[in-house]
Amino acid sequence: MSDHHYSNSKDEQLEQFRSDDKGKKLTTNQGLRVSEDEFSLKAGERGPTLMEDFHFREKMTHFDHERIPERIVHARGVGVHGEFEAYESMEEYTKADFLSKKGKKTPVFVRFSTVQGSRGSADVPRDARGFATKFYTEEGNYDLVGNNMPVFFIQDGIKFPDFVHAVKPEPHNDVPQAATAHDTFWDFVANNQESAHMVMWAMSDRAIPRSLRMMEGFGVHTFRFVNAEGKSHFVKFHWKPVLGTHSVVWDEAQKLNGKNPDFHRVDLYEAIENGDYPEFELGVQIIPEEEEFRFDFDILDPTKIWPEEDVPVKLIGKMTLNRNVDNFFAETEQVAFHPGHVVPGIDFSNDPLLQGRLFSYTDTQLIRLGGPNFHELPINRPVCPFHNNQRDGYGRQTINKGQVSYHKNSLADNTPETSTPEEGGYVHYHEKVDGRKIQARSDSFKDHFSQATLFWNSMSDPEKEHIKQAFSFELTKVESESVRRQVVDMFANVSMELAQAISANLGIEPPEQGGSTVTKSSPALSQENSPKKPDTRKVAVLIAEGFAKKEVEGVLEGLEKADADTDVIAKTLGKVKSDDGGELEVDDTFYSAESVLYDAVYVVGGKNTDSKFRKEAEYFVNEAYSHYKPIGATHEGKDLLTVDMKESSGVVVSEDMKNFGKDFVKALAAHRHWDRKFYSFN
Ligand code: HDD
Repeated sequence: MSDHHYSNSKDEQLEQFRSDDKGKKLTTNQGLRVSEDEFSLKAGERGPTLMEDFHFREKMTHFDHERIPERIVHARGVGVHGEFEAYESMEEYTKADFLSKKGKKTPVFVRFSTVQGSRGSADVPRDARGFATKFYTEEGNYDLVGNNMPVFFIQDGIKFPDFVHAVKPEPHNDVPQAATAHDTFWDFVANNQESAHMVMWAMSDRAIPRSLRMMEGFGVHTFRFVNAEGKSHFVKFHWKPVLGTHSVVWDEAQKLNGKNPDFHRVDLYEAIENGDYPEFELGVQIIPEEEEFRFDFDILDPTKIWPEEDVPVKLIGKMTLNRNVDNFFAETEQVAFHPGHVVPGIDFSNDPLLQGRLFSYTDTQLIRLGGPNFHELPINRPVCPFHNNQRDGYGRQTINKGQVSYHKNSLADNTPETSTPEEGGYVHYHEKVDGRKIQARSDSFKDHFSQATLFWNSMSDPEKEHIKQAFSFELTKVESESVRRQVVDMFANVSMELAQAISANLGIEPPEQGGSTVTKSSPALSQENSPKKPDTRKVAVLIAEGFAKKEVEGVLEGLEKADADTDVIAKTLGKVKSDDGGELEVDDTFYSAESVLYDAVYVVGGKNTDSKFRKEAEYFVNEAYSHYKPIGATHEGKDLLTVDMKESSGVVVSEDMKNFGKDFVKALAAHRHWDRKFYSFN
């Protein structure tokens, strides 16, 4: 027995499949030791390669088959392990065992993703983000397969292929990659007006998160909780990031995609490696079954939210992401999610989008993972026992013993046997359904604009400005004048102010009619109201020879105390000398460090600030300033700021260093300073 301590039952299970090749002998897949791995077997040193070189053929064949089809959507993603802990018993509402006791822990695997881009695309396109969680519960796997936006583009699963065809690169030239800024997407939007609400989210700051650790997650659909007495409540799921919900700006996002296409992936990986474990609280909104028709929208409609001010979010547990994968392909690429993976106590609603998803996910795994046995892959295995009469198929790993693989039987005493509800057998909720078979949309699904306006009304001024700019960017890229016109006219139904701003930027007549009577807003929808902290924020410290060591070290210590991360950036790697003959280790140089990779800049300079440092640092600071980032300046660094800059909000300049550290941390915590007088990029 190994005395190794595994973090949880899933970690322990995965250990059986881990393999470390380090220090081992090279063999074929048959276990034969290999004597030569440089040269294929040839007829003479200068002769042709021989068929009988089985090692060459095996190696090449395996290599030729290394790739599997990427996901049709959500192809680019990053997965991490973690643990969920329940805050209290939810037995009143659900019999789900993993929510049944305060302190109960369940291993999880989370895969975050973008939606449109290919597997090799960049991390910060304007896009929704997938937020898929697999809970390895003692009653089987439960998958909460959500997004970072609480609504969706369409109301019925049958439209998903159309939507995806419209949003993906256009079929004639495979352009653009990971972008909605093209004709077919906007043509779809204008001609499928149920998309209005989701498009507002997709054009908002939510579509360009600062970090995967700083975005919300939503189950989107209405699900059901069912308790032991069989009583059902409707439920919506939320993930709330402890660090708050924050975004970058669009100019920054576009630059990031070039400067570091793996920006989000690396941010997540490093946070976990540094022990800054990302945390998300699980929230639920609950509506009793009797109140299904209480609202001015249909709770089955996936283009609608339940405003948090009307139906409060109850926080019922916390997820901590604390372990990176060992192998990206084996875990992140092969993980298979499905909204239909549920446990007793959690059930579906008749949301037609959810109903469509219940078919699609298993189907896609069959082609993606090559057969029906993907549940046996280590990352997908439940941590509880699983037995049934399913047999065979590509890649089968289980060696099922015995004669019997059918139900009912006598030869194996009719086992594997079914379970009663008391024993944990899943029973579908006994919802009464009575209706004609019909292909139609309920009238209660037809108000596409009220909640789009609710969203608009809930935005702060800078957020509204960003939405106007996003529409303007995207529609400028649309070549069809007709499509541009249709979109502007459509969004006049959401807000005349918005539609007028877009039409002005597009150089077309403002819409003739439109406007909304909705005056309601939901403060919970504005990111400005989410928690703001300096924790894990990255600060670039720009330093030159002869810097004031003692004072700078004081600032760095203060930042560290506030849980911020600092990188010392100078002209060259190695060490930079201070005014008193001391030294500081340099983390990065102007050759590879860019302001877009940081949340804030602290510019110090030094006695020997030369023209090269000055030029590089000025560019760095100007760019950070134009992205509304906190800027700190002391010593020679002060001279790199213009007078206008020094007077702006979020710019902390100090002569005497008295309150500098404290003030800078405060500016850092604020994330961005939108009320800068002196405007630059978007
Ligand atoms: Fe989906 C993947 C989320 C609608 C069909 N979807 C996928 C993933 C996420 C979502 C997070 C990636 C899972 C992973 O990391 O492996 N999808 C959503 C949300 C939706 C949604 C929140 C609306 C509320 N999806 C949706 C519909 C359909 C699909 C309506 C089809 C009827 N989704 C798929 C899929 C994918 C997928 C084609 C591609 C790869 C996969 O399933 O495993 O089956």
